[in-house]
Amino acid sequence: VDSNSTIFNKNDKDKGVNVQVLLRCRPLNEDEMRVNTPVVISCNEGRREVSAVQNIANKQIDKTFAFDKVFGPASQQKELYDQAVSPIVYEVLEGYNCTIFAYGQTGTGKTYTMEGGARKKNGEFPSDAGVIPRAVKQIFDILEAQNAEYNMKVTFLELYNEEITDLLAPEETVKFVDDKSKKPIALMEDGKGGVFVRGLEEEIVCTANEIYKILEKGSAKRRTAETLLNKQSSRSHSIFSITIHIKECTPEGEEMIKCGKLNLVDLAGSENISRSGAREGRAREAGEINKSLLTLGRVINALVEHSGHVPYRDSKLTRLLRDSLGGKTKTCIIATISPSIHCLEETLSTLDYAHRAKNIKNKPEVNQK
Ligand code: ADP
Ligand code: ZZD
Repeated sequence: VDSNSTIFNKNDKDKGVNVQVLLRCRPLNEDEMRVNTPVVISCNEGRREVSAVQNIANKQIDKTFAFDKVFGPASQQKELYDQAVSPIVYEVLEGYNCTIFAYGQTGTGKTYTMEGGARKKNGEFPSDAGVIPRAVKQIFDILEAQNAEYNMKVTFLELYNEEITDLLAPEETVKFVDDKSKKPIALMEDGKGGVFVRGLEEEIVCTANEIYKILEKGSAKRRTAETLLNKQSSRSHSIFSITIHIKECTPEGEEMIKCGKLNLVDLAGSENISRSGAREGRAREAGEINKSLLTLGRVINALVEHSGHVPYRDSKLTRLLRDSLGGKTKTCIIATISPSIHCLEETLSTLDYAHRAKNIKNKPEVNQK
């Protein structure tokens, strides 16, 4: 036990800051409306609560969960961005590492939230643009307004079945199943407790438009790989990262470099990874077990239960994002759910998972040179 804590008054930051967990419920879609699908979720944004209505033995039971923020079915992309993501981008520009995860069942709006609607041909910014394009725009808007001296690089990768695909690697290095000439992508320890992806393409970027083009390239590549390798996109994780170095001068005229990193993570669909593991058997038989998602759940459990060993090393996802889970990164999880009665079981599992994740504590630190 840390005896210092009884002698010194630790300030709040030393105790750590909790992972922020937001809940977003999508609206019913047209098909669901047409057949009058019953809605079993109610969102109270003001109270930051979500309730699920269950009928058990003819009794109506409400289960209510509280989150840091709740976005109901009518919430717009801009609203979620301005309230939840924009403050995080400011922290990145102050030199923090920040990670935003989207977690939820397939079809509940993870990609809609993170990417949003497609780019317009006329170059106009889509009103339904998601977190990624909005963050890119905000970062450049702020840096340009500050007339800052900066440099920026981005990476974009996909994790499928514990294999990393570099979504920014040039075409000839697209990984085919048996291509021995493929560029070796490997997770390497950096000797400081972290990991890096050896061989991962880092693109240096100067404008928002350059990043949009890169996203376009990466998305196209992901689709090609999906088709060629018969991948099921709901089982892949994607990680888009932006690293920014900003040169600043102290009032004394000393030069200082602030470095911030933003990781934007669209996780695989959470179905089949029920908390109890009850459906693990069936999923495993179907070859559907997602080691990274399963390990993410175990890492979260170990962190919130303080149960000693945290199994970061058991999957690529948790090795890559280790610092976001109990480390020095500021982390936000956006959990997405459907309001439909047909999704209730998965929804309850997502609500429970997300609610538990609120107890993870990180110790954010500014990177400064
Ligand atoms: P996931 O990535 O979780 O599998 P998607 O992002 O593909 O889910 O969303 C499934 C469908 O629902 C898409 O057609 C998407 O446009 C729509 N959708 C999801 N969330 C919302 C929302 N908040 N508002 C409107 N439409 C949404
Ligand atoms: N969700 C859209 C992509 C789709 O699946 O087509 S929207 C944003 C983040 C990560 C990857 C792509 C995008 C996206 C896009 C659209 C079309 C072509 C490439 C990229 C996008 C949307 C608005 C601005 C920039 C990029």
